[in-house]
Formats: sequence, C-alpha cells, structure tokens
Amino acid sequence: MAADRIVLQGVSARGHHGVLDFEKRDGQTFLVDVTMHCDLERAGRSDGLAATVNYAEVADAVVARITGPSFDLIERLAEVIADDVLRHDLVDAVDVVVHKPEAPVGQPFTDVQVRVHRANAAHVAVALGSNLGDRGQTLAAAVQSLRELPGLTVTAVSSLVETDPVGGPEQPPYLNAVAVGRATLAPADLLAALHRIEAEHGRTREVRWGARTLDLDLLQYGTPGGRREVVSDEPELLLPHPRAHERAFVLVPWTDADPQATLRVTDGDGGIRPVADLLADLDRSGVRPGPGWEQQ
Ligand code: PH2
Ligand code: MG
Ligand code: MG
Repeated sequence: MAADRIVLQGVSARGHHGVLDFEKRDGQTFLVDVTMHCDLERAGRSDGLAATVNYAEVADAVVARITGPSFDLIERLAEVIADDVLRHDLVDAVDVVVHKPEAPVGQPFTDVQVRVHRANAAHVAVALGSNLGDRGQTLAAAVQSLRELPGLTVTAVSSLVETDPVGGPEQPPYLNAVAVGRATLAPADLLAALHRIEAEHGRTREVRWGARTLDLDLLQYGTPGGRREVVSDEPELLLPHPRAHERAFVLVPWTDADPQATLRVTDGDGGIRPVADLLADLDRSGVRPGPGWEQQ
C-alpha cells in the first residue's frame, strides 16, 4: 500500500452526542481529524480532482455527522464517519479521531479523543427474503449470522418490507430486507457463506422462485466502476444480480439501507445507475412497510 495520505484536521461543529441528558439537550463542540490512506500518484501526475478524494466533500460529510442524529458514544460517531469516508473506493484505509474537549469529565483535562483505524474492502449488498415460517425471526437471525461472518462488516441494514410474491408458483407474501457492508471474503467464498446461512435456517433448494424460509442473494460485489468491482457471468456466480434492477422488493430496501447506492445494469442500455433512479421507474405497489426489527 502507498504511504500517501490526505490529512484533514480539526473539522469542528456543534453536536449533541453523549450519554448524559444535558449533553443531548445543550450540545457541545466536537472536532474531527481524518487521515485517508490512498495512492495519490495518479492525482499527482494528472492534476485532476477526479483522481483523488475531494477533502471539502469529506469535511461536509463530517459536519453532517457531527450535527446529525445524536449518538451516546463518540466511538459510534467515529465509526460512522469512517464508514462514510470508506465509501470512496480510492481510500485504502482511514484513521478518524473524534475530540470532545468540553466532555463532562469531572476533572481538569485538555482533551478526550477516540481514535479508530478502518481498512477498506469491497462494498457488497445482500438481499434477504423469507415467506415461510416465522419470517421476521428468520431474517433477524440471518442478519445476526451476517454480522458474525468473518470477512464481512455489515454497515447498514434496511427496515423490513412486506412484499407480494413476484413470479413463481402461488405463494405467501414475503418479508424482504437488504444489508450492505464491506467484504474481504472473495465473491465465491461470500456466496458459499450465504448458502451455508440459508441451509442453517432450513432452506432446501426446490422449486425455482418458490416459497422458502430464507433466501440470501448477493446483489453486487464492489462499487460499480470501482477498483474492487467484480462482474461475472458464470452461472454459479452472476454479478451483479441479473434481476435486481427490475425488482422493487430489492430496490426499496436497498435505497433505505444505502441511499447513495448505484448498480451496473447489464441488460438494455446498461450503464451504472443510482438505485433510487431505477426505483423511480418501477411499480412499487407490491411493496409495503413491514414490521419493526425490534418486534422479531
Ligand atoms: N424472491 C424470489 C421470487 N419472488 N418475490 C418477492 N416479493 N420477494 C422475494 O424475495 C422474491 C420474490 C426469488 O428469489
Ligand atoms: Mg432470490
Ligand atoms: Mg437466491
């Protein structure tokens, strides 16, 4: 890995993060340092902004998180900022330091900091579906299995949606969701792990598009157009998922988990399209809000 870095220091704003009531009510100043590890040679040779990470955009994202929804812990604030920065495919790793110099420490002090280091990996999206048995409980258990899978870091999970079955024989309605994250597992290994989790939940492979206790589909491996993207037409490993772009039961939860998601469309005009735009062209009438995860 290159030793190059972009260092953005002391980005500050008022936020309401903290465990104590008055911290949530009154707010205080937070400062954030971001160190992005990325190869800057292409930017240095080309002199083009497209070959690097725009630090002004990173600063905006940091301020949005500081001023955004309140977290109890500055560890959480650091983690979500690291997730945001790692959306840039060019960034190999990031260090985030959150300073909270006005923290209620109860003793004289100059600063308290949380420092995290996170490595980048391929951004992946996994669709979850169930229409047999206790659907919500099965999907909640499957999300837990994904979270525990070595080589996969789940960064966001959509809300549950209840959906009319699309295709296949007459069958009951589905609960669907999408999880997004970063994978160091190779695509085939990730797919094998998804099949293992399906099997652990009593999944048997019977009728195509028929009812099932649990379906886990790998929608995409790597950001479209990015360095880690894998496109494959091997029948065992179709990437991106060939039907994802036309299924509201996939795209509705996907934009919920990742509003900025894009998808390479492999048929028709093709090209890389924002998932939210693809969704605008679809009939969403078969997709309804589902139960809350906490009820599962
Ligand atoms: N999965 C299918 C076929 N049809 N319909 C809905 N609503 N949700 C699904 O997850 C689904 C489907 C094949 O995987
Ligand atoms: Mg499926
Ligand atoms: Mg499947």
